[in-house]
Amino acid sequence: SRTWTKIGDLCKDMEGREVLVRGFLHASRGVGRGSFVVVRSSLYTVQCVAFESGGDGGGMSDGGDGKARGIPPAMIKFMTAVPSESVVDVCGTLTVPEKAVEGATQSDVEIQVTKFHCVHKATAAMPFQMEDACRPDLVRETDVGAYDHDANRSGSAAEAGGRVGQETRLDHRWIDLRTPANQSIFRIQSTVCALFREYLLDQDFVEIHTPKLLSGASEGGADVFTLDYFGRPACLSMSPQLHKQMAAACGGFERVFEIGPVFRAENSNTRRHLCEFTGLDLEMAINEHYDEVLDVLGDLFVHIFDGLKSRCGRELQRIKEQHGFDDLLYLKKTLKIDFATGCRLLREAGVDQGDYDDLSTENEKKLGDIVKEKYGTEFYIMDKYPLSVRPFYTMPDPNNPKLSNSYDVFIRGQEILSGAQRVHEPKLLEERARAWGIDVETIASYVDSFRNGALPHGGGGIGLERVVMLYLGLPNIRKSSMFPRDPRRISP
Ligand code: ATP
Ligand code: AMO
Repeated sequence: SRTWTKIGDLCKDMEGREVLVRGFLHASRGVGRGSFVVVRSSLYTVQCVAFESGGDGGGMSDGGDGKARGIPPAMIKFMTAVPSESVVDVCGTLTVPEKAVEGATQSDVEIQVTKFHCVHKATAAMPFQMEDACRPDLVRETDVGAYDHDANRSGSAAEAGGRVGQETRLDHRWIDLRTPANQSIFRIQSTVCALFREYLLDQDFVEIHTPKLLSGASEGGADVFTLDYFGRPACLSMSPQLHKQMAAACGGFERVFEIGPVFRAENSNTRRHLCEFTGLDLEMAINEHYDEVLDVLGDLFVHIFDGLKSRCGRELQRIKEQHGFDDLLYLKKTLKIDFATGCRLLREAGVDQGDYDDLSTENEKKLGDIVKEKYGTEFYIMDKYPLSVRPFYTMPDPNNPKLSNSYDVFIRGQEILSGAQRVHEPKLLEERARAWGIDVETIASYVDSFRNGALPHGGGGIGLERVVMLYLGLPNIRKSSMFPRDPRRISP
């Protein structure tokens, strides 16, 4: 069988070799009696050159310089006429051009075409030009306002600037995904999951899979999608919360994690909410203090950030070219502050913030700026939240009943993880659920699971799309969700 080379692997060392590549036809241009065709695969593009015999390229076949020449005129014509985004195979000799090829990512090599085959012809008109879709973004987070709740505004603003708007991109996501920046974003997302799994497996965590069809809301909230389960009311899981706790604390697994879908019927048209997202959840038994969870979380994220830097250099570069973000500032030993300190820092900066009031999105963002300035990090953990703003399963602070053993993790002033030590006393759990207006009947088996002996435990849940969005400084969560689901969109 023939040997295929990935476009990303083409390099100067292969000079003179016969190569065979497959990719999307990114661009083509006919010149005189020749044709220049740029072929793209994943993050990479390469220019392929073909000239007719006796044309600009010189004599027949091999001119002695390794350049294949003498392509039949009909083939040149065919190459130039193949519609862009068709899938093509190119066979030819790898050469090193005198000058770098402008616009191609594999710019120090070229392919002198000997054979060209159209594998699959693109027949539909392109909704936008790939060239436009690959251009650097004009619209930055600062341009649309950090707290803008109209998720689509960045799209229309982009359209006005002659670039491809977000809605147009999402309507034709299968094409939009082909841009090197999008190829990079989802390779980074995949690497975040790999690093998350890798780190936790190494720390003796067990990967589990909890049900997504539930009899009652797992977060006790109203933001739940309901459905009919053989005549009984049921709902889609709002988090693996109850089952991850049952597995770790009651089922005896001690340390568990899950990567899975999370459904939220939130009618939130913001740039950071989705109706379906991917949860990276973990739950672990603790021996003395919930700090044991915070240590795992701090090290876990540092492992992820370091891993992205060392494994995804080319992806990060492509995203920078299109979206232009600054590297995340983080400390090897993760900064931890408590909620009261956060409130004090805000007040010192002239911001109105009470010690027992929830932090608004805006104040979170302001605190992020203050922390960056004061401690030189854009990644930190804040603990000891007021009990009144945390879910029913959160352990109250034994030293102050108005506070809780809970925490959030922030990147660039926005929440990426929520977590806590959990209540493992059934009586207290029922009390807390009632205080939240939850019908204890609907979570009876969860409460019962703490009646047969349970390990003290805590954990947290991370939103994968938020981590990717904020790490990369992207302006909208829809850019880090492959096929986003929001109140207005359920296709493609
Ligand atoms: P998470 O949902 O990740 O727990 P959160 O708790 O901060 O984060 P929400 O409580 O859902 O998120 O919303 C946070 C803020 O976002 C609200 O205080 C509100 O200002 C704003 N917000 C959310 N949805 C809307 C909306 N549809 N319209 C206007 N503002 C909204
Ligand atoms: P919470 O509801 O805060 O906590 O969710 C955890 C994390 O999930 C992400 N997230 C979202 N991402 C996109 N769209 C949304 N609508 C959305 N809502 C939340 C955020 C958030 O930090 N059971 C707890 C976790 C725990 O205590 O273990 C929970 O679900 O990044």
